[in-house]
Amino acid sequence: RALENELRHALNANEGLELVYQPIFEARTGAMIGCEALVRWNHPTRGRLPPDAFISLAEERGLINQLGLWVLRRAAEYVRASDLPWVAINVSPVQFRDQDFVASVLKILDEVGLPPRRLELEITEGLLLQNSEHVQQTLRHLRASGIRVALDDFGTGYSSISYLRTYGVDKLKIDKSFVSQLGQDDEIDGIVKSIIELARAMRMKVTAEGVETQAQRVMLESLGCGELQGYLLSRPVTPERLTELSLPRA
Ligand code: G
Ligand code: G
Ligand code: MN
Ligand code: NA
Repeated sequence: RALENELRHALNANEGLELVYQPIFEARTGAMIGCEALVRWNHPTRGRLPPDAFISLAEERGLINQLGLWVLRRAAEYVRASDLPWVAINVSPVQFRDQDFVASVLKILDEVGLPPRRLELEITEGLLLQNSEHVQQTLRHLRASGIRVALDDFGTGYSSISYLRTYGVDKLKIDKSFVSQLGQDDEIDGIVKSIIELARAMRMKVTAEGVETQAQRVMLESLGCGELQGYLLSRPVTPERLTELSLPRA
């Protein structure tokens, strides 16, 4: 209850919430091509809280729409003023199902002046399982507007190829639990290879998340994975730091 009120206050007063950004790289060139925004909460007494400590609370107490739209506005403002091509944000399934979701997103992009092609929304497989006409419509509407949709943590949920065909997404993000075992287990290697081939066959982009070692990187590159993200390349950083990192090398 206390935490709920504190979160409400943080949102209303625009106080204590902040975003860090983790860069995403094109495997072929090593260029930084985008970034993922990750929310943090500097709680007045408990210190810096990770999203796992307050996202589900926000979902349960009806605060997730406000929180999600705050994240979108802040990330859109940041990337508009930066040289980075695009920013990805994580969208809670609760927020995604809101009737006003698409309209709210488009309104914020318009107010901020960020072209829709510079925004990517990360959703999770769970959303696709409900065979919902509304979710399908929302996806179609977003993508017709030029916003890209990525399936986060891919491989950990239950989405089937038929769901992928029905719903249509632009990108698969291979879950870090697979990436972390690459090169240690033939079965995992085969699964990752298959995901990359599936993405190619269905004309989707593919990102490997949680890349922590040079061996994983080399292997992903040889498998033809298009994009890489992970501690090996960069941890999530403050917006100031990301701006420095994204400046063209002299
Ligand atoms: O950044 P970190 O590893 O702590 O993220 C933990 C989890 O919180 C991840 O599943 C991530 O997708 C989620 N997360 C991070 N930022 C946001 C956000 O702005 N909104 C939502 N809904 N989830 C987020
Ligand atoms: O669920 P989602 O993929 O949005 O989660 C993103 C989270 O993964 C972020 O909180 C980020 O801190 C974390 N993360 C990013 N790169 C790595 C990595 O290389 N290794 C590990 N273990 N976690 C990572
Ligand atoms: Mn994510
Ligand atoms: Na993920």
